[in-house]
Amino acid sequence: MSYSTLKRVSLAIAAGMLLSTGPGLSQALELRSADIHPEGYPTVLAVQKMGELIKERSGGRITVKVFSGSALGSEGDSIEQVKLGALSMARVSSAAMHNICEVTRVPSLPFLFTSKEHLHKVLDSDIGEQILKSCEQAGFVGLAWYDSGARSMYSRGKPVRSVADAKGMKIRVQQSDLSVAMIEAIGANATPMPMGEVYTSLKTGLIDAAENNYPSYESGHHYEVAKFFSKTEHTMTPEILLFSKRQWDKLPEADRKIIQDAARESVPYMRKLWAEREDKSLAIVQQAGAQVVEADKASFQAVMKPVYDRFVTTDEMRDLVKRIQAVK
Ligand code: GTR
Repeated sequence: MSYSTLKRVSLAIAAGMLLSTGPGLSQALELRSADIHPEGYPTVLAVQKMGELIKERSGGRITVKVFSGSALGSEGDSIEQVKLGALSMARVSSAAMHNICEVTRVPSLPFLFTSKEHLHKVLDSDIGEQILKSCEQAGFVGLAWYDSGARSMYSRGKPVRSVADAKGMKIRVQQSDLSVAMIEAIGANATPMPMGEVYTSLKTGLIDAAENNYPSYESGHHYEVAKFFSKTEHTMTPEILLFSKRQWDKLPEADRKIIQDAARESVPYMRKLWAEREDKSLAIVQQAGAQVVEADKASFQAVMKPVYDRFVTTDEMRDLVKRIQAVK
């Protein structure tokens, strides 16, 4: 653990981890949740909404405080804190869990989902449930999936319309071996780094391109420094809401139910906000001069077989992929 993470963890503990005193039924409980996105972003609003439901249903006893805008560090930092039980929850991209619980790689596989409806059907089914559950062994209770749209490439200099355009480019990816492999499959050089470093890296030319959805491209101001957004839509990696297994195990059953139900119920709210935000972000970036171009998706899809071969490694994962492909 880095020194800064250690400092954040001890701060979180010092700030009062009410759970550690052992929750009696009447005891107040504040659940702290981290998000790298700023106030007003759909993921932040959804967890705040969940907090309102929890407060109401617990008669004001349980509250949720969201630390937005990376206040508690990068996604990797907050995942560590959740694992240790210093933090109750973190809303992260499921890509941040790829190297921690490998089954979460499945919904990030390139071109696996054919539409948003397909994605929703899968995440809302026993398949989504199974993947959420898969993180328990690693110390995380998966409470819910949130939307994150499709990820596409955006670049400086020239658009990435096809695999040929991407050749040799330095492209930032999330810190996941699968994300690295997708970029290598198209003949580009992958540079994994936290999202907080992308703007400066694009600006200074440390990287030529990155990939994300419209809302992150917009809220991170990446469109100011990488004005070509090419609709490769190569993956639909969803967001995941994690709860600390350490804290969960200490909670009475009735409180777990309040929390789990509220998380589920925040999902339709989040999806509505997400759809609105995608449109709004697209309008903002276009107005600012970003060029949104169509991409030859087939050229990207054609080179992804090695990624499946390398990352779909267990019978469970093979079965999940088959079941997902069979959902219509
Ligand atoms: C966003 C996601 C973030 C973060 C980011 C990234 O779409 O919402 O949680 O993972 O991508 O690329 O780092």
